[in-house]
Amino acid sequence: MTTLENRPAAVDFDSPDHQAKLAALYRDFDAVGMTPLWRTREGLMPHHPEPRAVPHLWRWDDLYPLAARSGELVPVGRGGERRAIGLGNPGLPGDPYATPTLWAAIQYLNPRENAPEHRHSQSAFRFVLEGEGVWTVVDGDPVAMRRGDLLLTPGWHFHGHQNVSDTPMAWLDGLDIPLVAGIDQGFFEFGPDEVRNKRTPDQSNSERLWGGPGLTPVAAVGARPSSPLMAYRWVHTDAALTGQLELADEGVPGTLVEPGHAAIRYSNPTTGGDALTTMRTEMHRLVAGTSTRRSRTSASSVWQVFNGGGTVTMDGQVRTLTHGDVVAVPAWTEFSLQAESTLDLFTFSDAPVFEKLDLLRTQITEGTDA
Ligand code: 1HN
Repeated sequence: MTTLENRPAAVDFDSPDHQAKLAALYRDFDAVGMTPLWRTREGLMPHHPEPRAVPHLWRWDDLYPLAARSGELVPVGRGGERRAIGLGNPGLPGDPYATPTLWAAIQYLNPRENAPEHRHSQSAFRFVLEGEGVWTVVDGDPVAMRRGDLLLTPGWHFHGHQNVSDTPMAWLDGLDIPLVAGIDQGFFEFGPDEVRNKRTPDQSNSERLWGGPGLTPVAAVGARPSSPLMAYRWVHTDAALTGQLELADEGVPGTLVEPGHAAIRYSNPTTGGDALTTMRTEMHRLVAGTSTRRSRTSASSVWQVFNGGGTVTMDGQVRTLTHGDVVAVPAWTEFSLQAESTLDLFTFSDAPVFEKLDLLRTQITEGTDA
């Protein structure tokens, strides 16, 4: 109990004696690994996200030729496993990470080359900007990779790639590697050196079972954490975006994200949620001459230009966008797009993680960067 008698005398915080005692306290804290909150709160609890990652753009004209050079110089096989070249954010030096949670890479496979099978707890997808001729074999199911397709490899599914054509093929890989590394959840296992199923069917088994629009096989009802459908074909994506814009033109309300802006999310047909547990994947189409509203979100994202051109504005900085360019958007970056020609963009983000944790925040800023 504090009484008048035992209460400490008023402290003179400015006295040399007090300052010396305080310095000694901080030294002793340090020696046993204690950190006082009153000296660190601003860094630990900023008023809004203050990412180390910076808004960044990689040009396809730089990425593709360098990936092709690695195809001439570097074999693909056991050990390295993949000829994948990670895109490192300049704000995250030392780590080949596009954002603190997302890995984006260009992967390159030469004619007749094979990338061996393995599995890992990290989730992955491939998005095909151009080309064809590779089948990715997911748990023994060969899945054709063609222009505009999104191919999934949910966590802990065996997968290898096989180029059966006479031309090289390159594509964008997205994985949750930094997230999984940061929370110590990485597991990895080797599979066969050669892909186990060398068939090259037009349709994977997963599409034969799950590929009908809104048609769930009765034998397979029940929610799964990630999508059982491994391929989302461009013909369907394109038709959906075209349909949204046509309906809007016909005056049907509620079909577009905003005027001139159609978008689809790749979803898990067993839940209607995101196709992968840790990454949201979407395709956006902006009509020539339109812009998105400025917005920011606590998710970080990566975008790749699939068709058309325009500009992206991030925290007031305008950059041109052309075929294949890749953009990293850190959390809470003010972001908008401007389409010069009809602009199709593939994007992925870490939003599902934050949504599940009730951490996701999004803010629309009024007005546009015209
Ligand atoms: C991986 O398995 C793939 O399967 C691509 O294509 C990139 C980066 C690190 C670790 C595993 C793939 C990867 C990867």
